[in-house]
Amino acid sequence: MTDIFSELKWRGLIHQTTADDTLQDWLNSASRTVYAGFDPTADSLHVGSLLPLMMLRRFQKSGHRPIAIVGGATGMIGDPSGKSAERNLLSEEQLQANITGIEAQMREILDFESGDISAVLVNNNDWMKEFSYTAFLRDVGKNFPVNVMLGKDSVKSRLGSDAGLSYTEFSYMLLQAYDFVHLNQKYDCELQIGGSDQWGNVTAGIDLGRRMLSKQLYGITCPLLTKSDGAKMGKTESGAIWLSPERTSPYEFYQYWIRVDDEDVGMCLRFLTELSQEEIKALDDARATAPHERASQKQLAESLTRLIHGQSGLDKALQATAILFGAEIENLSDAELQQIFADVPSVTLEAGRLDGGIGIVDALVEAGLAKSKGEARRTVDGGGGYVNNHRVDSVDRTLTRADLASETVIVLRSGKKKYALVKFSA
Ligand code: 485
Repeated sequence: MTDIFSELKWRGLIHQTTADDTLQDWLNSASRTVYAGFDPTADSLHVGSLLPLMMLRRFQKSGHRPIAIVGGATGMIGDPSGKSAERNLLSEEQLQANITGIEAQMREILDFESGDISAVLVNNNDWMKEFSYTAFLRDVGKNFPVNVMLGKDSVKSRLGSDAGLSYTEFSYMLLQAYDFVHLNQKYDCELQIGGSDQWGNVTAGIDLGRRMLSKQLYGITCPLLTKSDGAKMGKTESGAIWLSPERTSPYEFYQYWIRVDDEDVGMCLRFLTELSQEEIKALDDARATAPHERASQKQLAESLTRLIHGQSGLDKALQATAILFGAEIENLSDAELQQIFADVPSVTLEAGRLDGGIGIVDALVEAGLAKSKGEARRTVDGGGGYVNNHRVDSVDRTLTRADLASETVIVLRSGKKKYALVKFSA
């Protein structure tokens, strides 16, 4: 067992804890069972939930047993914590699809074959569906003074706003609190972790454990991932950065981390990677002396992309990055090309024209890379015309099917950076 508490502290991952002075010794004196819960609000986890998931993984690597709950039951209700308005209810089918999606992602991050400390994956609907409403009110609800519930941030903030709070969401904390009690009875789980917005729910579970089981349970919250300017990390204008490659391609994922600001990258390395303290400190130094090399961002992007998308996903992302810097383009799919050149203009031509060959001069004009044939000729003569990033030697060059870089696309370029996609339709 390694000292997980010191490790988390060094990384800045401890926001609040219960039992401040005994927690570290307690963790170091035996292998413990620790859980975090994730509600299936989408069919993929995003970067925000990666932080606690990575924390579970850190606990496991240091000798403790992790449990991940997917909230089949809590997902039907919706946690008001940190939310300014009532949530929409999800349909049964949507919930089931979401559960399937995020369970698969958890299986990649946690180790399910490590003997005594093998990870456990459970769905809280498995025990909640057995509970009758009246039994729940008698066994669980009786232990919750309403004035304590009203004191929780998640409730206070909503009662003070126009948004209000339904009785349904008000009850959410009872479900999460009961999960902790259930996991303690069934798995001897004694520690719950979550983001700082989960403090109220975590402490509700600890109170319930004391009342129902006369047991001492523990809680740790980690900070939320926020940038130095206060904005949420893992969000772009086009939405969240997801773990699923269908929602965020490995290339987009990689690019997000490559672009992280110098002010935020040290935190990201500590929060999200498993690089050692020495490695991270070396990167801090490198950033101070040679920020333009962006060694920290490269390491961050590489280790996270490898963790989430595997070596092959990372290779694709690196290939795509190289292509934007001029590497030759071949053997890609339309979808991959589309992602790499998402912001590049395109033109669609009839595929039949490739049989006779399309002159490069015409192609550059039709793709909008030259205003006239004269300009296109001058570009090619000056060595500035490229097909799939391969320089064109002569104005007599024609485009044929052999030039397709993917199923239906040829990539043209003029000069250093001006790209256009030529798509061919049947
Ligand atoms: O027993 C539990 C049942 C459900 C939950 C936790 C314990 C889920 C929790 N109420 C929740 O809503 N979590 C958020 C989610 O699922 O998206 C986020 C938190 C974030 C971090 C992350 O889950 O907002 O701070 O804890 C894992």
